[in-house]
This record gives sequence, C-alpha cells and structure tokens, in this order.
Amino acid sequence: MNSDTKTVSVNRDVKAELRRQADELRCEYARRGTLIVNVLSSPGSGKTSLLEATAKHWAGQQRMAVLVGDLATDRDAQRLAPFCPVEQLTTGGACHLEIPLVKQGLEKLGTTVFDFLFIENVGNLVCPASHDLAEHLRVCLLSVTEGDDKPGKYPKMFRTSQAMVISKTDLLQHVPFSPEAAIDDARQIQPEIKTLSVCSLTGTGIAEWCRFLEEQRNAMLAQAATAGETINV
Ligand SMILES: Nc1nc2c(ncn2[C@@H]2O[C@H](COP(=O)(O)OP(=O)(O)OP(=O)(O)O)[C@@H](O)[C@H]2O)c(=O)[nH]1
Ligand SMILES: [Mg+2]
Repeated sequence: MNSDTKTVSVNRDVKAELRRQADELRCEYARRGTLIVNVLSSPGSGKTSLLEATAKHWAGQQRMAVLVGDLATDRDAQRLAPFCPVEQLTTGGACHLEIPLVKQGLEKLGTTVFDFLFIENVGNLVCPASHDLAEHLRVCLLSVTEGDDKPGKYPKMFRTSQAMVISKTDLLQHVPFSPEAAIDDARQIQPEIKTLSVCSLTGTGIAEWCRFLEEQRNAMLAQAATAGETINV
C-alpha cells in the first residue's frame, strides 16, 4: 500500500439510513393524506399507459401526480404532462430508482397536496424490487405478451408487491397466456396478492383499478386516524 493511502472505515449502515429516510417519508405522506404507489414491471408492460388511463378516469375527482423514472429521456413525463403534474427522474443508466432521487422529485413537485403519488419505476423485473421508495402500496404489472410463467421466475418482484395488474388484456386472444395460471403462480409466492386486469387502451378494468386505489387510500387514512395522526386531506 502506498504510504500516502489512508484507510477510512465507514461504520454507518447505508441501507439502514435509506430505509429510515423511506419510513420517514411514508409517515409524512400518510399524514398529508397522499397514498404513494410504486409501479413496477418489465420494460413496455404498460406502466405509463396505465397512469395515463388512471389520470383520465379521475380527471377532476382525485388529485394525482407522477414521478417517472427512466435511464434516459423524458418521454414518459411528456406523455403524462397533459393529464397531471409530473417530474421525470433520469437515473443516468442505473436500472432502478432509489430514495435520494425520489426525494429530489418530491421537492420539485413542491408543496401541493395530492391524493395519490405514483412512482413509475425503471422498467425492470429484478433490481427495483430491492428498493423501498417510501411507498404505501407496491404494484407489479404483468402484460399478457410476457408469458404467464413470470411470477415464479422473478419471485422477489411478486413477493414484495401487494397487487399484480395483468395488462394488455385486449391481446389475450392472440397470445398463449392464461390469467388463471399467472394468478396461481403469483399466489404460490404471495398468497395475499390482489390481482386485477386492465386494458389501458380501451379502458377495460380501469374503473376497478381506480376503486382499488381509493380503497387503499381510505385504509391508509383510517390507520393514520387510529394512530392519532392529524391528517391534512
Ligand atoms: N394492445 C395494447 N397495447 C398497450 C396497452 N397498454 C400499453 N400498450 C402499448 O405498449 C407499449 C408500451 O407501453 P408503455 O405504457 O410505454 O409501457 P411502460 O411500461 O411505461 O414502458 P417503459 O416505461 O419503457 O418501461 C406502447 O406501445 C403502448 O401503446 C394495452 O392495454 N393494450
Ligand atoms: Mg413508461
């Protein structure tokens, strides 16, 4: 070792610090009455399309905003901007979002209070599963063109999600995908997982999806009220 080199030991657990920051934000946004939803899936499964359809369905009824993560470009933010406040989080090549970038996005969104804050993660069925983004609800999309065997092949993604949304159901007639097989496979990993089906292009299933989200938010508000929190809704 070069005599000028110094060894510095880092005793702080970086992951524990990120978890602490995520927990702090989760509590803060529950107090604000904002349900944070982390939306994950492989590339092109229909995350942005689902959020566009959600914003159109709720227009004037629920206040929503989106933080959208991508390796490069602000294309998804441009698609969502006509419908709701949105901030693009560009990872510069990283395959998933982490809490510091999410915090930057939240700061850019400012102090406006939203009922729902969606985080569209980078398209990837592996790494995003390992990162807590302060969400109250984690949702994983599985499009019918990907195959009904994917939950078992990417177990962490489905084990850590509270809901699985089967997307692009209009294509079911063209591909060998069994929704029952996909649901069975997901339930082997996560017996409690809620399952929904949508076609964002036609709007089929969007009302049920939105109702599910509203129920989740109501449950969060009720839990916060039971805990004696002052909720700003
Ligand atoms: N047939 C059909 N196509 C869809 C549906 N939803 C989305 N698509 C198409 O699938 C492609 C990808 O959709 P996106 O919404 O961009 O998917 P994404 O998951 O946001 O993609 P990334 O952000 O790149 O990971 C687009 O060409 C959409 O038009 C659907 O319900 N049915
Ligand atoms: Mg997208």
